[in-house]
Amino acid sequence: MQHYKPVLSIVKRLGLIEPKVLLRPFVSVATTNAPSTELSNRQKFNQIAPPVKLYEKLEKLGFGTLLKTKRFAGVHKQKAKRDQQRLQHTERVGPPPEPKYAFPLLSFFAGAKVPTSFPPESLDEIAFVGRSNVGKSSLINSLAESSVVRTSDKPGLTQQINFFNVGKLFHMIDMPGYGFAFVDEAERETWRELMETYVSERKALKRVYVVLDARHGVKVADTEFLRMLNSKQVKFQVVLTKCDLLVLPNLARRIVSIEEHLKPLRNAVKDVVVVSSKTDAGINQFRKEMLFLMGHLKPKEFYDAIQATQNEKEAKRNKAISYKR
Ligand SMILES: Nc1nc2c(ncn2[C@@H]2O[C@H](COP(=O)(O)OP(=O)(O)O)[C@@H](O)[C@H]2O)c(=O)[nH]1
Ligand SMILES: [Mg+2]
Repeated sequence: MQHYKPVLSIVKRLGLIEPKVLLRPFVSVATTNAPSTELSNRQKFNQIAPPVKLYEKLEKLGFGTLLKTKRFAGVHKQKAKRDQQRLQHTERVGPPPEPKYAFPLLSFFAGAKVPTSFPPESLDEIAFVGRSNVGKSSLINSLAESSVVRTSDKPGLTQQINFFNVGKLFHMIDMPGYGFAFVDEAERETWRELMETYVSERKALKRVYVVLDARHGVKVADTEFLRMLNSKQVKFQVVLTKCDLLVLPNLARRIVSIEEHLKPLRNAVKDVVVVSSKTDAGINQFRKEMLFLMGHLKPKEFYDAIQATQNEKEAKRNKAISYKR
């Protein structure tokens, strides 16, 4: 403030402006220019520089491409270098294309509001949990290419644990959303107990997938749930969905920040699954990982044969339609 004293005295003498008014902008400039040690969460997020490998993975899964702007020139340069190295060494012909992995028919077989109504543990299970409205039910439908699971814009619709058969291979479980603010405390406590009992006592449960909305990342309710799973020695993995709603750089940053969050949690699988139920990006890869986890992944030829029969049927149908016309 010392520097502005002479200026202020001149202004005062001339009686031009009320000195207090003049002071205000100087004060704000002085404070905003002061070196700030605290970065906002948004600023911290924007400073994350995701590795080139992650960009490559996301582009391959179908989450868009990185713009050829000055800002990403460094990433593009590194990518070109990696491509060059790959060409020189191994993958001259490139990897064979992935087959389409398919699940057998999905069907609902049990719903439980209390632990006593859990069905018998006849097959291995995979459960989907997450805050209300993150996209759990849509994800199960996309994986199974079905519309059996009810989805909704209204939070809190799934009020029980729903059990689905994936043919005779395994069970997929749709859990009620946690961190739902609109129900009363007593009801929330009942749901919480139901979910905790299920995840900690179910022997057939092979993996809990914690579904997060890519736009929001890890929220307080998620942190609490992740800690609970970790303390109960339940193996869990994060699935990031609605990834179609983020541009590629922000999606990559979101993944890095979630991985950071998972580091201290011993029972977390470090890899984050990245999907969109809307565009189906990442869904085929996720199916493959689930089939592998459940011990049902068949050789490539098996899926190629299914695809070939499907293509044949499709071609016949198209031919029939064109004859009718
Ligand atoms: N854009 C987009 N919207 C999605 C996606 N997945 C779910 N939604 C929408 O999000 C809303 C909630 O989905 P739902 O599956 O019912 O969430 P749940 O409460 O976690 O089971 C619905 O309106 C869905 O259409 C996605 O991958 N992308
Ligand atoms: Mg649901």
